[in-house]
Parts: sequence; structure tokens; C-alpha cells
Amino acid sequence: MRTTVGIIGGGPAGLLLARLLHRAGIDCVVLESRSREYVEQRQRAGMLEQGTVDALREAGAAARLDTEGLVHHGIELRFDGERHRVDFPSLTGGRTVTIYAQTEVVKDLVALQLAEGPPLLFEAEALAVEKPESGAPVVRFRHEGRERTLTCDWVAGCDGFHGISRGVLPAGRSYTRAYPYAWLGVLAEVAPSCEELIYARSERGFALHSMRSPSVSRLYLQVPEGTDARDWPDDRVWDELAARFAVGDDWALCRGPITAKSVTPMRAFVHEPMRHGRLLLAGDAAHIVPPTGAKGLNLAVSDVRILARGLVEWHRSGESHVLDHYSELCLQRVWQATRFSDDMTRMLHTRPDGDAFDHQVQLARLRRIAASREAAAELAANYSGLPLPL
Ligand code: FAS
Ligand code: PHB
Repeated sequence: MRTTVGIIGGGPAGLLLARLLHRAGIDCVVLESRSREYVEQRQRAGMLEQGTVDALREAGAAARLDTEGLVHHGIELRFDGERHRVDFPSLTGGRTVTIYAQTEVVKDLVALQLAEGPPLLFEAEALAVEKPESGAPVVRFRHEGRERTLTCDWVAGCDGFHGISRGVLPAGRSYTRAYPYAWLGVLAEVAPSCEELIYARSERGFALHSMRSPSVSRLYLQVPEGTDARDWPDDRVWDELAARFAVGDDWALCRGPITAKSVTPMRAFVHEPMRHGRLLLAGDAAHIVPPTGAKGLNLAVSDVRILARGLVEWHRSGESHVLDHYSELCLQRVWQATRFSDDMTRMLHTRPDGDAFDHQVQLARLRRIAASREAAAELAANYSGLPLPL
């Protein structure tokens, strides 16, 4: 097989890149190691920045998002029995965010690609990327029991944290941070107990109330690293969430049947550079952020927007200015999102080795945001999404 851009990975990064290239008349092929059913049901992110919504509209993939997405104008912080809302439009010149599950983004992109192209091969596992320094890199992959090759002009490594692409890059530098706790995430068939997301810091640990629709709630609570979800029966989950969200008024947490439970480790990871020869990394293949800042999926999208601009520039004019600066353009935003996600994580989670000093500093940070328009505006600007660097 031969194509202009070989895309390894059919998650949000790979699928959105394929859409943007296809609409620009650039042929590409997506190789996804898992089945369609698997990638479409994988519970992950839920909050889209305005830039992500814009990119999906630009890709012609936002029809359902525009009707079913829940537009939010702020978040609520809860701490020490207090509650404080951070408004986005008044602090950012009009920006909002949208709740629309990553599973739905993936379903929309898969449906479009299967209907209109470019080729999307499921259960096609990339085994190696050969000759990335040449002008014709080759992806070796296994599909339908056979080993095959895909010769490309460019290869996009969109294969996530556990993919093969990052390993193809020589040397480079990785930065990593493991947090001493994890998130237990649950999906529940119950109407959300809030209009907007609630981020709660309590002595017992962090809790987040998100949602998927007017009848489905998505909630997370901080648990010790290595926690087994089977040790958390529904009643224990609801009791702990209620304790962590408790405030001094008549607010109550609505309960319902939990339909999914999973534990996600909390870590940050950045690999530099994000390009080697004709191989370019995008999304979780290059970086991971703790989900407290809701940045993972949105960072993958911003990498892809930059990558698509660069490939279109090269395809149309032979110029490679954006591609030549791809890594530094992406990493500017990656490190800002990593900084913000690290700040939010350390402000809201209780460390197992933390002490009274840590507790007071966390409260002081939260009270500063509640009392200062400048501090609240800084959180709103980062949460709703910093501008693309081009
Ligand atoms: P992905 O990992 O989504 O996609 C990579 C794809 O490549 C996968 O489909 C994989 O099967 C495929 N692949 C891997 N190796 C391959 C190979 N050799 N050949 C072919 N295909 C291969 N972000 C948030 O903002 N909020 C959250 O709450 C949140 N929760 C998360 C929970 C979990 C358990 C995880 C793992 C991540 C979570 N994230 C969250 C981050 C998540 O949303 C990612 O940022 C997002 O999926 C990144 O998309 P991709 O870069 O496309 O990587
Ligand atoms: C989600 O809805 O899955 C979600 C929202 C915000 C976060 C993390 C996860 O910070």
C-alpha cells in the first residue's frame, strides 16, 4: 500500500487528523490495532475546549456535538464547606467549554471516515516504522493475519502512550511525574446534581462531578494508587462522594445505578522532540497530563491542528515552515497545559504524605481564586483553553 500520510492509531488524534487531511485533499490511511467496538466504548474524556469544538466543526464532524453537547459557562470549586463559581465568559472575553464524551467524538469521526474515507483499518496493528529519516518511511503492520507494508511520505504517530511510535524516535528527552494517588471514575444512570462541573477538595480527598447528558452523570474520586475498582461497591462510592461534596446548605447528591467503574493512574509525561525525520508524534503518544485540568484530549486536538496545518502547507506549496517547527510549536502549549494540570492536581488532591502545612497552602490557593478576579481569570483562561501558537 502507498499513501501520503500513514496514521498510526484511531483514537481522537488519528481520526481527527485523517478528517482534516481528507478535507484538504491529502490522502492518508489510518491503522487502528483494536476493533471498532473497542475504541468506541472506551470511557475517557468529557470536556472539550472551544478550540476543540472549532476543530471538529472545521472537520465537518460536529453535527451531533452541536445538538447534544452541553455548553458550560463555568465550574464550581468546593472547599472547606464553601462553594465558589468561576465564570468563564466574563473572565475570558466570552469563552465557554462543552461537555461531550470522547466516546461520542470517536463514534462521529469513525462513522464519517467509514462513509467518506480515507481508509480506516481496524485490527491493523503497526509493528514498526522503517526508514523514518528517508523521504519514504514504511509502516509495517499486521492485518487479517498477514504482515503488510504502507509506504508514506509522512507518518503520524497517534498511537497513544502505549503505542510503538515514540520508541522509534532516537534519544530525545522524557519528563515524567507520578502522583501518589489515582482516580476512580464512575458512570451512573442518574441526572447530574449540578448544572456545571464541581471540583471538590476535602480532607478525605478530591472528588469531581461531571456528566454525559441530562440523565447520565460522570463522577471521579481520588483513591490510593493501585486501588482495585472491585473494592468499591456502589454504596461505598456514593457515600464517599457525598461526604466529599458536602457543603453547608441544602445541596444533595442524587444517586443511581453505576454502569461503569475504572481506575486511572495519575501521571504527567512529556517526550521531546515530537518529530524525527518524517515521523511526527501527536497526542498521548508524546504527552500525558493528569486529567484534573481536562487537557488530555484537548492537547491531542491542538497537536493535530498544528500537524494538519503543516502537512497542508507542505502538500500545497512544498514549504515546510510549520513542519520544521512542529515540535516547538506543540511543546509550547503542551508545557502550559502540563503546568496547569499539575497546579490543579496539587491544589485539589490530598497527598498521603501531606501535613497541616500542605492543607493550609491548598486552602489559601483556593481562597485566592475565590477572592481575586485576576486569580480566577488565570484559572478560567487555562481551563477554557489557551490560544494555539499559530
Ligand atoms: P488514544 O490513546 O486515545 O488513542 C491511541 C490509539 O492508538 C488507540 O485506539 C490504540 O488502540 C491505538 N494503537 C496503539 N498502538 C497501536 C499500534 N501499534 N498500531 C495501531 N494502533 C495502535 N483526558 C481528559 O481530558 N479527561 C479525562 O477524564 C481523561 N480520562 C482518561 C482515562 C483513561 C483511562 C485514559 C487512558 C486517558 C484519559 N484521558 C482523559 C486522556 C485521554 O482522553 C487522551 O488524552 C486521549 O485519548 C488522547 O487521544 P490519542 O492521542 O488519540 O490517544
Ligand atoms: C469528564 O467529564 O470525563 C472530565 C471532565 C473534567 C475533567 C476530567 C474529566 O477535569
